[in-house]
Amino acid sequence: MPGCFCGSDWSVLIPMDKADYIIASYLLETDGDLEEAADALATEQSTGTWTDVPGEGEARERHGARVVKVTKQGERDRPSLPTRFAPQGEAPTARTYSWGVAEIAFPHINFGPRLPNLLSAVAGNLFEMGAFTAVKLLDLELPDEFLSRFPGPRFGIEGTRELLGVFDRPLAGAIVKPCVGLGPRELADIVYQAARGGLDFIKDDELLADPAYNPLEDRVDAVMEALGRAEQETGEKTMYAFNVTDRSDRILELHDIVVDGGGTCVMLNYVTAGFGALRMLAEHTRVPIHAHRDFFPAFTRSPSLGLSTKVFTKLSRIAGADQLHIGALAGKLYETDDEVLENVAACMADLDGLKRSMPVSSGGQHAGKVPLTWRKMGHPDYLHLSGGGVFGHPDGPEAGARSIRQAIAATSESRRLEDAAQDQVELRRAIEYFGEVLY
Ligand code: CAP
Repeated sequence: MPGCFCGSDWSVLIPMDKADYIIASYLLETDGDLEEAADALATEQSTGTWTDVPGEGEARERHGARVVKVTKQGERDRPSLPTRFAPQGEAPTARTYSWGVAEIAFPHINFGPRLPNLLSAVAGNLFEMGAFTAVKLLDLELPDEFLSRFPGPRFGIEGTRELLGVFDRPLAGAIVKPCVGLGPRELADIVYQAARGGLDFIKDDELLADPAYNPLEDRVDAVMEALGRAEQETGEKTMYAFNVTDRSDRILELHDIVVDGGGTCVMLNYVTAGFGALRMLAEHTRVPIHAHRDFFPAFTRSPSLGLSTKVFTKLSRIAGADQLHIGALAGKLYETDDEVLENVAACMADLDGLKRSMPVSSGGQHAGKVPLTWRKMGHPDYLHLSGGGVFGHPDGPEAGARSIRQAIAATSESRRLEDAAQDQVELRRAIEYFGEVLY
């Protein structure tokens, strides 16, 4: 096994310029030496394999991934993941499993500005290496030279706000519920009611795309007609995200159906569709892309395996997501507040001038969650999405939508929702029905 490059002086560690590398940080656990394990990971994921092969030595100078730092953090007496070399559940043995964080530099010349190929390098075969009893990609540091080859969001926060003409408060949005089963007319009818209640944004559920019982083309016609009517009555716009997730070769066709039918936003389940599909859509789209992340927890939820959500969030912003799901503060999902706020930071942080993606707070949201979410976010640049919290309101979608707008208005005036609810029946009914206001 080649020697370890651990240290901190870049000129000693890597043969090329720092800008030529992507730095990947991993949680790593092994029953062997942690630095050797990190080195094996770097070798396997770039030039080498389990044994020397002719020509590898020459390739390594320019193409080899390098370990730049290993920080041991502790030891365990059992492996975190099962492996044929140490089946999980075996009685504690004399063996110990060291774990810590390894930073590895990958030359981006190996894959170029292509996210599927980047992922094969930094998050590919390494997960199946039997010697690692925990391996999770925690973060990616991407140099400006690499970032500059990506489009990033075309609209982002500012573009989304401009299309709606709303600048000074969180956007109020909803996910159509029931998720599936409604035909175009029935769906458009409840969308109309929710839009009349003052929503800025409504979206398809991730489970609805272009099924035979509710074809996208018919849904676009019905929904856009309903939103036009609502706008004439309220004087306010409502953006609608139509789900164009499909086989890669149909996504652009579905986008065109939406835009030609007057649609104002497209949605992609980007984890099932893939980062390549998201980027393709971003380079083609004429409207904002709403990026839904279902399927991601299969990769993110285990502390011992997979990728952090922050990595997913960062890559989808780079690929061009204008609005990006970040989980929910005090919602129904598994992520801690700290993890949700890291996702928010990945949407908003400075990334070589790429536009910011609008963070989308979603999962178990209703009017009573508005004050806490706004306080913890620390700014109004996000989209507050409720499914059950609007369409499950006891007095219907219009009342559900109004309750969200009332909660946003009260919070912006620093009023307690219980006080505002004294003379705002929709908010009062939401608080009574959903049962809690969180500050
Ligand atoms: C929310 C939702 C969203 C999740 C996923 C659902 O519905 O429509 O898909 O919030 O969010 O089906 O669960 P409710 P994320 O508002 O009724 O909870 O992508 O941020 O994980």
